[in-house]
Amino acid sequence: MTRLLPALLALVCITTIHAQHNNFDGSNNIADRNSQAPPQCIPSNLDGTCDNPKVSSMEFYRARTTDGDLLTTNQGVKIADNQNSLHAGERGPTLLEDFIFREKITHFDHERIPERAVHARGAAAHGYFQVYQSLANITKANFLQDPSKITPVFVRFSTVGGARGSADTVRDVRGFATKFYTEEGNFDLVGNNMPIFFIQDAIKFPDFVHSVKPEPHNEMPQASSAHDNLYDFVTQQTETTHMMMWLMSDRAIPRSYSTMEGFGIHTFRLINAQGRSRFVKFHWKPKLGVHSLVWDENQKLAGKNSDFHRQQMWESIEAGNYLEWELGLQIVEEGDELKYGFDILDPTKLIPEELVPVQIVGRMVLNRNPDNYFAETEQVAFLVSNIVPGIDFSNDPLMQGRLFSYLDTQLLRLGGPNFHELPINRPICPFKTNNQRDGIHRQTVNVGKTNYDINTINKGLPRQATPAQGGFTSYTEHISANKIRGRSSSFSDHFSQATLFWNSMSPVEKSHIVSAFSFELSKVALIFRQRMLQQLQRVDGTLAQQVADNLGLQLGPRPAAPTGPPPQITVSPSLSQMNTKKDSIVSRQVAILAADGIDGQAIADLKAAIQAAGGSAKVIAPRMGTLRVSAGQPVEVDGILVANPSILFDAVFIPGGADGVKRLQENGDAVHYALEAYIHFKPIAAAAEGVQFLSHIGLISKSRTAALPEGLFTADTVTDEFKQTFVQAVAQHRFFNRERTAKIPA
Ligand code: HDD
Repeated sequence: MTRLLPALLALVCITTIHAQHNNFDGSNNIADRNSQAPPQCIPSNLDGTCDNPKVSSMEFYRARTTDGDLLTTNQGVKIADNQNSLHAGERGPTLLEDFIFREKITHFDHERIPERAVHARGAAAHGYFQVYQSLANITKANFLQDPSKITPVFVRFSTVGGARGSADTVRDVRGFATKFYTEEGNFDLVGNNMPIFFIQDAIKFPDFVHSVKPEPHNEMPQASSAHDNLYDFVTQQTETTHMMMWLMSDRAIPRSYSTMEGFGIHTFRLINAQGRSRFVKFHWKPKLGVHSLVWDENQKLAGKNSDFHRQQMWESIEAGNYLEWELGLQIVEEGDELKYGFDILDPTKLIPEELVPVQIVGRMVLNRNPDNYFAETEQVAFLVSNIVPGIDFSNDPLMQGRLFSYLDTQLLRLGGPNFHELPINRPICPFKTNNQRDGIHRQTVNVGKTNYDINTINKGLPRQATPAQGGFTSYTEHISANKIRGRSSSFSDHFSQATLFWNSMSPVEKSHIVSAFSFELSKVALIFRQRMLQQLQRVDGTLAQQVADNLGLQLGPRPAAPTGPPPQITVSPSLSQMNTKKDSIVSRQVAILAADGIDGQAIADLKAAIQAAGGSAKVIAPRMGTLRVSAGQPVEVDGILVANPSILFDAVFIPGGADGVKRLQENGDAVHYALEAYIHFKPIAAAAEGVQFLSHIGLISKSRTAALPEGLFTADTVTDEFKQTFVQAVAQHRFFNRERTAKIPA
């Protein structure tokens, strides 16, 4: 095996992989992009499987058991019994000499590493990135030059506040961290699913994080922002207002990772081969559009399936429904940095897409689950400071602080300066040709007499790379300034973009924001309710009034409007999720309610239509096993009602079959199922006698003369038209116009 290593490493360092069946023609047209063939992957030289170079490079470290393997200690000694410790006599004490016992227990005792201080709970996947057209005019970054080149990526999604064992579906920002294994080294884009941040200067980060995490005296509440400390903090730090609007919006309760946008947040620089710099903001646009859960669903899911998001990603990848985003860039010419009326270095501000359009430049596909959670997802180390030639930092004071914090964190979390040697963190190009040495858990065996720069004994090797050889040089920014501890006055507007966000929301989204603030503030002390209401008054009077009404409070006089130039735009439609894509049911889950006597033919027909469109359908019944049917083939049950509640699904179908429907009508769990799906605005379809079920539980009128509520579909039989209508409805995601009419308990 060790002999294979050099050959393997040589192979994986060949990182320019040309997609031989790539039919991308350089156009930027969405239809053309969708028809792009997946890049051909290269076979691993160890087991012949087809994989990406990063995944292949990890093969050396993978351990599998094969037939005939015998149990050994970590020193390679075969073990005859690891189920009984060595005792002095049958009923006597355990002996210190029992090295098999001690090794097993000691390893167990040391299994944990410190969880991340923030973003502790995460899930990740491997994949690849591919640029659509060369970006040589704006950056010399090698991985952005050639559309036929694929760059392996590893992406970790996370919640921020919760502990590693908390739930996926909490109200929180989601981390969206991407490691690009480029042939010039690793580039880490450590972003979130929201385009801005809470604070402007990194020095406030410990205060912010302390305030949002569980309170220190009793460690409550877990993974929730609804508590005194956070509202004490944010009501004194008005720069948080914009981000608090996002946190109370539907962006904080995503349907899945694959329906989230991602943002690099900070303004970065792109540098081209001529040394010209432009500012850039990075965006990830999800292929499936931006969709969210509803708050009641989130809270229930946290108990019924705390792994909801990670499970959905895992199962989608296993099913071949790969997760996909397009990379977008907002480019700002150096001379235009002060053009938009706010400071592009202020991370509490976004650049509205209506002012600077997002140019779509490439796509990322996540198509492989990790083999081992700890080795990959837990040990992956993202560093904001990981950039490659062609990309550079800006003076955003939040970013500047992050450049220090991430390396510092990994040193503690992963136990020393050699964490870059962990399999998941290793670049796929040469990366150890330097004179750094030693440290805890060093794996590289550096050969030779010299370990210093600049030596003559070893002919000065390794030599510094010139820019022409790809050596990194920082952008030569002209600086002439006083050293100050303070903030630029261009950072002092804390409200206009919070108002822009509010103005850009649809009525439904606004009502969700009002509900979220009302929910959170109902849980904090009166003083913080009052202070937050004052802050909201500076965002929008109606917002503040509606929250105040829900809290039973009176608003005081409206604080003076901020002075300063009026914003260039007051509404940004691109911020509203209502304007997102609704054209796919890939990875969507449909529950088919069934019981003995149900119409098996209708189930088979609808299931096939859902699967053909990329979704999945499961038969959920009061009991497991095979159901008797009124027509078609007997039906295998996928799960029982109580273990597969409606909150796990995107839509519900009730087939016909008089006996089956009668059984469902008499089953409280089935009735609750449909009512709950209804109040979560999900599409519900019923055919033949299934329609009676809907009238029996009060969702449609018994006479069936009234128009159906939005998102409910009925038919006498499962026709092609019915199937198509239902598939389109699932793609619509939710029917929020039920919102104000829903009086259904569930
Ligand atoms: Fe951070 C982790 C994103 C500000 C300090 N951060 C972390 C992760 C993400 C972000 C996605 C998890 C990475 C992973 O999956 O391993 N953080 C952000 C974004 C920010 C931000 C988008 C603002 C734009 N962070 C920020 C500041 C500081 C930190 C201002 C400190 C000055 N962040 C950390 C950290 C973490 C971290 C403590 C915890 C675990 C880790 O780094 O690896 O260093």
